[in-house]
Amino acid sequence: MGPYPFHPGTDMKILLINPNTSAGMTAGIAAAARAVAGPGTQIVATQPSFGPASIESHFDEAIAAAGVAEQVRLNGADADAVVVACFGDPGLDAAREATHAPVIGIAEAAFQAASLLATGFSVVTTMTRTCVMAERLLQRYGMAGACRGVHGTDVPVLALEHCDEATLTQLETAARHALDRDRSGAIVLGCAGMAPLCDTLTERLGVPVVDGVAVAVKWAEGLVSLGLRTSKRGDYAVPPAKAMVGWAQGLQW
Ligand code: 2AL
Repeated sequence: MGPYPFHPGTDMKILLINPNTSAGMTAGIAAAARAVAGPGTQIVATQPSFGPASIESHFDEAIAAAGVAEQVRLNGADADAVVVACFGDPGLDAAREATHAPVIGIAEAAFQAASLLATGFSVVTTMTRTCVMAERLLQRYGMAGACRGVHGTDVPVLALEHCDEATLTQLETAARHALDRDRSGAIVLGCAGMAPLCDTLTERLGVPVVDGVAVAVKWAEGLVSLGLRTSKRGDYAVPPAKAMVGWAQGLQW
């Protein structure tokens, strides 16, 4: 008997939060998540009621983090796990405070998965201006040593919603350049909107291509089946009750 109540066939509900407000992207991410989910896993996809259509700046990310807090508070009560499906992992710590369920950010999940598959990986992302955001996350997660480069392509996030061959080729070319220049063994896709492209890029590149949405779903399933939940000891404890005003009214404990 192991230390945990292991339930390999556990039925579960995963709340999949797209932190941007593009309904098309939410649908695409949900389809990618359902494609890897186990038969007993229900994926409930949602997005904030306010905020940017895509997240490509610090400003966008600040507002999106509040949107993640809103969604986990309003829709997270019966979720067995939560996935935050934007590569900046906006609001990840806030979401962990707000629920007992495990909460997985796609950037953290992808970095960690890639580090198990190669001694070094490269990130291929959207706008070049967002590279520093990924670099800061790598530092924060202690993963900077495993990442050999973060590469912007200047493909806008919303261009991924209807990705044509030219855009796909642009990402493939950037990934090939990254693998050569960085001497990397794997590619991490630096946007949730790239999830539907993972299989094609894997085929074309011949190296592990890690989509954080898929990894986050499988890890969420794994943690839930092990009976592991977010610690409520210390800083991930439920936030202290207090009044909130304005749009945040209704989110307080
Ligand atoms: C993202 C993402 O995953 N969703 C979004 O709107 N922006 N990340 C990124 N690097 O562009």
